[in-house]
Amino acid sequence: TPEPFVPGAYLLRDFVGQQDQPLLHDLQRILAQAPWRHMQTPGGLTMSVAMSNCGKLGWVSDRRGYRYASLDPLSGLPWPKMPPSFEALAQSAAAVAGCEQFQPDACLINRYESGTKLSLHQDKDERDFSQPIVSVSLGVAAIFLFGGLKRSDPVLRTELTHGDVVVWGGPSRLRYHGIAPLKPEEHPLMGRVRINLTFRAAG
Ligand code: MD5
Ligand code: FE
Repeated sequence: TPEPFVPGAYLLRDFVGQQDQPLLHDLQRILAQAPWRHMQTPGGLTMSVAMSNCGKLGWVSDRRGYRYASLDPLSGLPWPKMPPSFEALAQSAAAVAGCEQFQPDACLINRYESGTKLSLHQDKDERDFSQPIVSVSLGVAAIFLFGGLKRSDPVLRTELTHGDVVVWGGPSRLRYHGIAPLKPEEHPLMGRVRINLTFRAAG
């Protein structure tokens, strides 16, 4: 097991390696069934991150709040199945961080374009915080912001680049975190976007 960069958090640089193109191929199939959309916050704002989901559950936000739902509100159909390539990557990363039993039932897919940001927040909509979240970065590099367990705690920044995987477990599971506005850069495979896959045991 590598050293955590903060307690409970394992940054696996380019863990995706040569799996990036097969992953993107499977992603295109998901997006054909459950296209990108900008969800509304409970406060009525439109999120700048475009989202989709795959797996048994998908994270959704609207005027009623944040929650996991088994149906895509756009189609009324179940979310696309989680491809074996996604599940295998998430489970092998979790295992490297010592979580051998990780069984994700939700994969939230985030798309950032130039200027897109994700404000500081905690992930608290899952049932069991003892399960880690595994996040996979693809495309344009992002400045990842991570704070502490209180919103007022100091915020550290680190760059996440194409292929990086982070396993957020233990005491880091509930840290405040966000993404700084994406720089207008180009990635050879992905163009001017960053896509992040976050695997969760939500239900
Ligand atoms: C992203 N997505 O890069 C991030 C990766 C989200 C979200 O934050 O909610 O969709 S997940 C980063 C994460 C998850 C759980 C805990 C911590 C970070 N943390 O303790 O810093 O699109
Ligand atoms: Fe988050």
